[in-house]
Amino acid sequence: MLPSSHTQLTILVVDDQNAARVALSAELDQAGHRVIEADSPDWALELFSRYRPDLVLLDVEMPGHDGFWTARQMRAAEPGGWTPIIFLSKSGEDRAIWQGIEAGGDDYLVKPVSPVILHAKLRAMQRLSQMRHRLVQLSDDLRAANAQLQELSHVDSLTGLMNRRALDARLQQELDQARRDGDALTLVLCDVDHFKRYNDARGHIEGDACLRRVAQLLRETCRRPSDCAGRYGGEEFALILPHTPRSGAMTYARALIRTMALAHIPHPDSPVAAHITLSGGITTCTPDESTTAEVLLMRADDALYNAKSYGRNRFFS
Ligand code: GH3
Ligand code: MG
Ligand code: MG
Ligand code: MG
Ligand code: MG
Repeated sequence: MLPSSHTQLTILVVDDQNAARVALSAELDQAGHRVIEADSPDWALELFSRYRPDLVLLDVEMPGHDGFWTARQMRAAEPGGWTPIIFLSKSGEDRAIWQGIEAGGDDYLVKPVSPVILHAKLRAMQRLSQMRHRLVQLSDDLRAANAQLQELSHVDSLTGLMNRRALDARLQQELDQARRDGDALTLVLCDVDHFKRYNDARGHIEGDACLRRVAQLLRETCRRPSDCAGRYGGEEFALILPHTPRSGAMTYARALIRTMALAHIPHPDSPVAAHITLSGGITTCTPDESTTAEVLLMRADDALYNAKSYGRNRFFS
């Protein structure tokens, strides 16, 4: 990559003829550039890899391999990269120019080159290189922003748990897996009891803090790495528990009720208990072809409704 204009470039000058190479180097040196010299293709490739120059001035006619071959090797040595290569040749034949560009060269000058033309061409290459650098930077930024968006689109911003979109995707995924394995899968929907009263008494800010605390407790209650908790919406949460039969789900529910009691988030306006409680609906299945995510959600929701009707602070299945 070339630095910004008027700054020093590291330029690899390749020419088998000493007089021509020294003259060119002197010109570049005087203009403030840093010059590396090679008198053969092999040495040029060695220095190209070692110094990663900003630009290469490459003689075409050399004994053994020519400049076109050398340019191809340089291009192969920097996959995804681009170092500007300008050919210098005694021959200005159409065919030679065509070959040079085909070999990966960016420009082709006929020797002897006037200093003004030389510096103009360097500037032009520098400009292209800066544009390329900006594009690479932009595409890196885009990639990072995309990854971040992707991440955010799965996270509930209030609690940091999975959001509904991510829960739906995960449920489908776990359902497919359980179907393949003939394994039990449990879905739990939980809803904070009398949360409207909590909000009414303390305001939404404290209500939000309460939901964050509940989310934290749910996260801690998920013991297995395969368990996952998410916020389904409002004051409703969902837990997906793979490899979990009904008995395991009930044990889990009892633990959750105990956890809420121990956490004791004060809720004096609740007719159920003096602290924040949860009601839950549990559904467990060993899915077959007819078991869909919608069916599971409906069953869990029905069970949740029953838990509310029977007095709250309990889990039904
Ligand atoms: P129930 O025991 O029947 O679930 O009673 P409830 O009061 O919890 O249920 P209801 O559906 O009547 O009210 C839910 C309340 O949850 C109302 C709403 O203001 C509150 N809520 C939902 N989402 C949020 C949120 O993101 N932040 C806060 N602070 N409150 C929320
Ligand atoms: Mg030569
Ligand atoms: Mg609700
Ligand atoms: Mg409700
Ligand atoms: Mg509620």
